[in-house]
Amino acid sequence: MSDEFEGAKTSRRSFLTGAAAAGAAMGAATSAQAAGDPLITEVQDWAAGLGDGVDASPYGLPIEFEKDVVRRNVEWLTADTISSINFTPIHALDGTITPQGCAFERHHSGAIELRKEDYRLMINGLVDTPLVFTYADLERFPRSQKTFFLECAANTGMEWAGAQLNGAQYTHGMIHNMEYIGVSLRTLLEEAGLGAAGDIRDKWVYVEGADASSNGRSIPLEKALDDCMIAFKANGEALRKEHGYPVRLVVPGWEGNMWVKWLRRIEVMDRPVESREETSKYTDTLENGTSRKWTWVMDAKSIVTSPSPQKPIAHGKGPLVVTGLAWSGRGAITAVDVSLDGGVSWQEARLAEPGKPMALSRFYLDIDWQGEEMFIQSRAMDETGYVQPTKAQLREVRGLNSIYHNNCIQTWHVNANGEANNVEVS
Ligand SMILES: Nc1nc2c(c(=O)[nH]1)N[C@H]1C(S)=C(S)[C@@H](COP(=O)(O)O)O[C@H]1N2
Ligand SMILES: [Mo]
Repeated sequence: MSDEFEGAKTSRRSFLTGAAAAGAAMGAATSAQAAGDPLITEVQDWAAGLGDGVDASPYGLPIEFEKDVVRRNVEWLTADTISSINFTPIHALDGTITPQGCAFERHHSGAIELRKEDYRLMINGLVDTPLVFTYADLERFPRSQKTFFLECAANTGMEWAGAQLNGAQYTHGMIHNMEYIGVSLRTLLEEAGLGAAGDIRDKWVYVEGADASSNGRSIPLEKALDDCMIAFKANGEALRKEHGYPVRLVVPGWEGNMWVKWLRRIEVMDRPVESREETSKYTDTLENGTSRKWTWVMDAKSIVTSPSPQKPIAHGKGPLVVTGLAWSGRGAITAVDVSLDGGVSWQEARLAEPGKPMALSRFYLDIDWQGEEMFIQSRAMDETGYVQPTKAQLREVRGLNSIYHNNCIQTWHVNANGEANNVEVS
């Protein structure tokens, strides 16, 4: 009698258990050890007494076992913590909403503490009636609620010359995605009256924050009137101080630098200011030495968050959930392809839900991994038909002088042990 035949002679009961387990998780479930497992057969400490009372932490932190899911710095990038940046642990999150507690932060002159009572927002310049709003005033305008990603234009900026940082958190973590509550900027501009502005198509707003840097930026009036928001809540609660409490500007799909925090003034103008943040910074120098400017829109981009260098395959061979994030500043994500062989062949991943305009999309690809080496990539497509470029394609157009707006396809090399590393394929 062959071994195979011997195996098939197992009892009907264990056959059914095995089949049920396989059906539930495509063979990923453990089925055999159940009989002797003390976690099943013995009463555990947590079931033998009382747990914590309901008021142990009036405002909660994540459970201690998740204490690694935190923002991190790159030491050589963050010389000091005042004019600084940190990174969202995207490798350890799932879904699309970024909890404020671990969303990346970028400040030019530190995060300021501004009480609602001390908050003022001025609208001046080419308006019929210059106005100043208090926080309480803002709360009386009709509200809207929308989810958007904010990506710093410098996200992935260290990867232009070659594979640098070993982790999705570091290469792609200057991004967060929150559900904002606020008042549309159009509502406030119309309250001030735009008769004085005349033709809106060649007008601008200059927006600045209450912090010492002010982070002033010029935004075309058409964009300001289209979908910008004056936000005071994110993910249901007040903005954290670091994200601009009590009020920040939301500029959907456009580079994070324009999302002014601690927003204090909006001036309607007949020209852009050409401030520091839109000339010496946040412009892209090309091979011939000239620079692109007004590169506001964040092009479609995606990243596999697991497996990735900080999130190796830990469970061995068999069913593997490949997952990641995709987004586009031009609209909704319509499809994400995943390659396991460095871009030679592609298969379409599953979007967790239909893409929302200018918000993160979560994608999944369920594969059967048998320990083979992989060069994992993802490639996003948006509703305009734009397809995320390879590193080579992007370098062809933009050269190697850029820092900002690197939206190229990323590669993780996964070895037989399930470890992943940041690599480049040509
Ligand atoms: N007032 C003010 N607004 C600001 C900044 C700043 O330093 N001051 N930094 C900008 C930059 S460069 C980015 S990427 C985003 C970061 O927003 P976050 O800190 O909420 O992640 O805020 C922008 N708005
Ligand atoms: Mo930024």
